[in-house]
Amino acid sequence: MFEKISAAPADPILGLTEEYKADPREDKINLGVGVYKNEHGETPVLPSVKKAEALLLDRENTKSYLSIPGTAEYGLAVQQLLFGEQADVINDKRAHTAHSPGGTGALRLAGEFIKRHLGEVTVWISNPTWANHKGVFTAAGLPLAEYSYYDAAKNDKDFEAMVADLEKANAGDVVLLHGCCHNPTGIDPTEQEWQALAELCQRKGLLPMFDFAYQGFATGVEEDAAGLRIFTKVCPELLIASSFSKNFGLYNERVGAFTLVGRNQEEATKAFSQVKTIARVIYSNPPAHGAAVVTTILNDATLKAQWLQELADMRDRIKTMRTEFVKTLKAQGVSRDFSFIEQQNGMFSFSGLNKDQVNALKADHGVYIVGSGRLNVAGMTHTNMVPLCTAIAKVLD
Ligand code: PLP
Ligand code: TYF
Repeated sequence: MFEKISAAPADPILGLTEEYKADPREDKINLGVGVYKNEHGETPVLPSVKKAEALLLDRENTKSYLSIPGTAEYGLAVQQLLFGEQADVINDKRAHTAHSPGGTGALRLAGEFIKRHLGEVTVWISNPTWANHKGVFTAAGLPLAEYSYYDAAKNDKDFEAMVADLEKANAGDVVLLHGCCHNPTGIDPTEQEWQALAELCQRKGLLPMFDFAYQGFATGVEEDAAGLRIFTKVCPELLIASSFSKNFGLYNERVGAFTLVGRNQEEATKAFSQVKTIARVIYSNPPAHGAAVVTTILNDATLKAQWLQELADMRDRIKTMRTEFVKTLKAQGVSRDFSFIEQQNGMFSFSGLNKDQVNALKADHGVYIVGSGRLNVAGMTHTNMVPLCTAIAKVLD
């Protein structure tokens, strides 16, 4: 029966990791997949997570199922992180949160919810965006449209083109926005631009959906939520997919959340009951451990302070690498201006390297970056910086 099935293509990002692993060269460098690495090129468990896990090992007294949306404590902790501790949307009970298997699980819940309950609408995604956005929403049966986001000539955002494209959206359409640290460009809207986007969505009756996978990687946990918090003041309805893979380093625990904000408590509760029905037929109920870690940390002032410091350390290390990268490229004789890399947020930057240069980096130098030219800055270290920049100088020649 299976003889007619042809092989599926590898995921463009995860497939690159497999290629990297299989590469026998000792000095190979992986700037592909978006995983944080420390100065030694490792992705260790955060010490705050280890402490929370020790507490959980001691306290946990059952492995019985969670409820479909997970625990209320987790839901509240997620909402406080998103909206701020005393936010009106929380106090007015307009927000409901379902613990999902990763940010991807949250996006898939959002996709199914839109498809089943919001009619014939289009999901607008940025050009470029995280490749899996297309996969997830297409799998949910939703039509997609792209809005402009990036101006390759300027290595910057093209806000005017973005707004012009979103003006073409129809009432009811969904606009997917990256909460911060846009993947893959590392370029985010300013507060004024967030405000303008929120007003555009409100005026045209568009439903904003935030994908929030890097909260805390740009400036700080609170600061990075500025765009979302502007939207909650302007737009009565919102969807949010959170991921705690990166900011808690809980990648393989698959911990995320889908949050729905309604116009009032009654509408939010009814709509959310449908989200539970959707989760039921996909994975029934969520995996407990990662969310228990997140809840334990966020509900303990000492552990939370420790986690915020560890997150700041990750953020600061990436920033240091951005500065060092730009400096070292210059020192290696690269005349092209790469200073824009220092202005970008989070793990990723669009380098502007073309496909041939990306291929040459891999083939000739063992440097792995995503085909679009996206660099995972978090993969840079003091040790690999000079070889990396020397290789880039060579492919730019
Ligand atoms: N959204 C964006 C923009 C991402 O970069 C990622 C990365 O993994 C995700 C969602 C998915 O997060 P998770 O790994 O928690 O499923
Ligand atoms: O963009 C990245 O590298 C991360 C990790 O299918 C990732 O978001 C990449 C691809 C994928 C799942 C996660």
